Formats: sequence, structure tokens, C-alpha cells
Amino acid sequence: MRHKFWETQPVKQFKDIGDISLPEGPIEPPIPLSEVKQEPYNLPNLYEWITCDIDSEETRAEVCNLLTHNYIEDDKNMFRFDYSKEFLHWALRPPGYCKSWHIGVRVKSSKKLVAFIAGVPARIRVRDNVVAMAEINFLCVHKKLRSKRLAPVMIKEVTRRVHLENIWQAAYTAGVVLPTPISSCLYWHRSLNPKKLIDVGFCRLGARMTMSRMTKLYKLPDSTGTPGFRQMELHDVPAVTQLLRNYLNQFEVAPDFDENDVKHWLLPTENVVDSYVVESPESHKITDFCSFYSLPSSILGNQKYSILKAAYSFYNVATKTPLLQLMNDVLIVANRKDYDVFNALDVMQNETFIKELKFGPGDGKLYYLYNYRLRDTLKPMELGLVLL
Ligand code: NHW
Ligand code: MG
Repeated sequence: MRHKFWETQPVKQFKDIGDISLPEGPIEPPIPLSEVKQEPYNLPNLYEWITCDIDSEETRAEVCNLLTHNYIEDDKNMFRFDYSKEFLHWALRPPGYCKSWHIGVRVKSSKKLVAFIAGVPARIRVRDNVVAMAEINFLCVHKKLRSKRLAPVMIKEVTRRVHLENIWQAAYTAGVVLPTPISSCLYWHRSLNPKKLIDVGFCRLGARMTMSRMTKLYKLPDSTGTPGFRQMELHDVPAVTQLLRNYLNQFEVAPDFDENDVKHWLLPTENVVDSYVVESPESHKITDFCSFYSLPSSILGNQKYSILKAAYSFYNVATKTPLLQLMNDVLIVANRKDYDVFNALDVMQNETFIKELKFGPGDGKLYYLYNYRLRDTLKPMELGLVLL
């Protein structure tokens, strides 16, 4: 398959797969900032660029509205991600974020927002190198403007604005195959509310399965089992950071989190991100950590339900409690908080609990790096990075 745009970009190409003469690392060197294009790329005449002020309630609502009606749907167009304003506030304003990386396109005459793309800064370790990167997400073009090659212009513009901050690499994910994934991961789903999931068509009753057997199969206890399991608090930030840094070290690609990052990304925020620790009842040391973020989907065209409440496994570290037990406790918490489904990628050590905790397979999520070549693709278990 030809990729007219992606073939022109500094990414590992399909023809490079297996070519061991190519070195690992950056594909193109940085250029002096004075040589970075100073003006935005050209848009078709009816449209104009805007920098979206995510601090403004009104802009955030506009972006939410665009995404709610035009962002990612499943293969069968039954569900569409429904990012909340609180979620966007969290996702787009990590430490050191750049306003200029929150990019919208609107119709000049009506001012209607019709496209969006965003980047946030992150330090990502690739094997032994910590690389300053942008994480690119929320690329969205209004349904009526699809297939007009607007996406490549959006990508070039965000690249230019990232370059202006002297950053030359990026990480992103997609459900589609582009040149070329660093890892191909799979989502797994753990039913919490099987009856609703069947009603809305998220899953089906298998052969020889009845609703009552299904309900019994997925039933969870009311309270968690691990002594010392509790919600993470502000004073846990140093201990959690240490735990995470030690743990993430074993993966080939992983974020290089410091305390500020942990505070932002992992301290509980109502309806956005939830984190729990295990504090040893004897030593009061934090021995284990787990977290999930909250990303509902709109249910398209169902009479009875309009929202699917989904929790997504984020970062989990088990040093004392078995990971299986820790994750079972997270399922219990998510169930108690009324989530319908708990999702996890097969990254890190997630494979060790996915089958036993009754997750079923779902869609793929492909991970990519921009302007950074890895010699071989990584197994999901070698990946220590979760992108929203
Ligand atoms: S993935 C979510 C993407 N969004 C959606 O799926 C929402 C629904 N779909 C749409 O809004 C998470 C449109 O279909 C979009 C494409 C906008 C996706 N990534 O305008 P054209 C992210 O946000 C290529 C990258 O005609 P369209 C991560 C496609 O292969 N490229 O298509 C975003 C083709 O190029 P090719 C994608 O359907 C990462 C070209 O776009 C893509 O109207 C971005 C066609 O453009 C995707 N998901 O609009 C990259 N989908 O070469 C960041 C399609 O094959 C890179 N394409 O001809 C790093 C930048 C920063 C670097 C800093 C150093
Ligand atoms: Mg287009």
C-alpha cells in the first residue's frame, strides 16, 4: 500500500523492515530553530488556524463537541469515544505543556471548529536514551471534511510547532496501520456489567451461555481483599514515583516520570483518573500501585442506554501483592464505581492477569515513534507506555 504522505516523513518505512544496516535512533538530525518554517502551513481558503485555549471553558466545550461527534468509532460504528471536558483538561495540560500545540481549524466565516490535533510534552526513554518528545493525540477532522488530505496538513503544522520548541521526536498511537508500528498491541475487555454490555451490543451471549450464568461468571465481591489497599493521596507522590521508576526501567520504551509528572498523571481526579496504593499495615511502606483512567463512549442508536462507562488500565506496579490480586482489587473498585467495562492493553505485564481475570480480546492499538527508528518491533510486553 502506498502512503503518499507518510512516505515523505522521517519514520521507519515498510521497506526498511529487516534492514539491519540502518542504525537505531533519530532519522533526521535537528535543524537550527531559525531554519524552522516560521509561518503556519497553508489551509484551503475557507479555513483558518486557531490555537485552542484549553483553559477556557468555552473552547474546551467546542473541542469536546467536535470530538464527541467526529472522533474514533469502533469498526461497526456502534460506539464513539466521549471525552469529557475534565478529561481534556487533564490530558492536555501536563507539566510543561505548550498552548501552541493545541491546534484547531475553523471555518473563517462561521468560526465553527472543524478539525483538531494536540501535542503534549513527555520525556520518553527508548532503551538507554531519555528523549524529549511530543505525544500527539486527538487528531480529528469533521466527518464532512474527510478524505481531503487535511490530516497531513494538521500533522505537518503540529510538527512545525513542536520543532519550534526544539523537540524533534514524537510518540502516538492509531488504530490504522501506518509506516511503521514500534509495537502492535491489543485491547482486552473485562465485563463488569454483562447485562448492559449485551443489551448495547458490546458483546454477545456465547453458545451455551445464559444471562444468569454470565452474571455469575463476572460477579465480583463488594470489597477489596488486600490489607492496606487505599486511594492514592498527595503525600504518596514520592513513594509512587520511586515505585514506578524502578518498575518501568525493565521496558524498552517507557515514560521517564518525575514527581511532577506523577502528581499530574496519577493523583486521583474525579471521573478522570483513579489510583490506589497498598500501604503495608506493618511498615507503612507503599508496596504496590495501580491506576485507571475514565473514558466513556457514546452508545450510538440505542433506545435504553446512551453512555458506556469504561475504565482503562493505566500504570500498575506490584512488588509485594501478586499482580493478579492487585488487579482483581482494581476490578472490584471499578465495579463499585459503576463502570460497565474495564479495559487493558496487553502491554507491560498485563498478559499475566488478562486471561485469569476473564478479559476478552478487542481491537488493536498500534504504537508509533516519529523521527526515531527502532531496529525491531517490540512485543507488547516490552512496551511500558500507555498513551490515552
Ligand atoms: S489516532 C485517532 C485518529 N482520529 C480518528 O480516528 C478520528 C476519526 N477520524 C478522523 O478524524 C490518535 C479522520 O479520519 C482523520 C484522517 C483525521 C484520522 N494518524 O485528511 P486525509 C491520534 O490522534 C493518514 C496518522 O485525506 P481523513 C494520533 C492516512 O494514512 N495519519 O484523511 C495522531 C493518509 O496518509 P497516507 C493518519 O480520513 C497521530 C492521510 O492521513 C491517520 O480525512 C498523527 C489521509 O489524510 C492517523 N490516525 O483524516 C501523527 N489516519 O500517507 C503524528 C489517517 O497514507 C506524527 N492518516 O496517504 C507526529 C507529529 C509530531 C512530530 C514532532 C517531532
Ligand atoms: Mg481531509
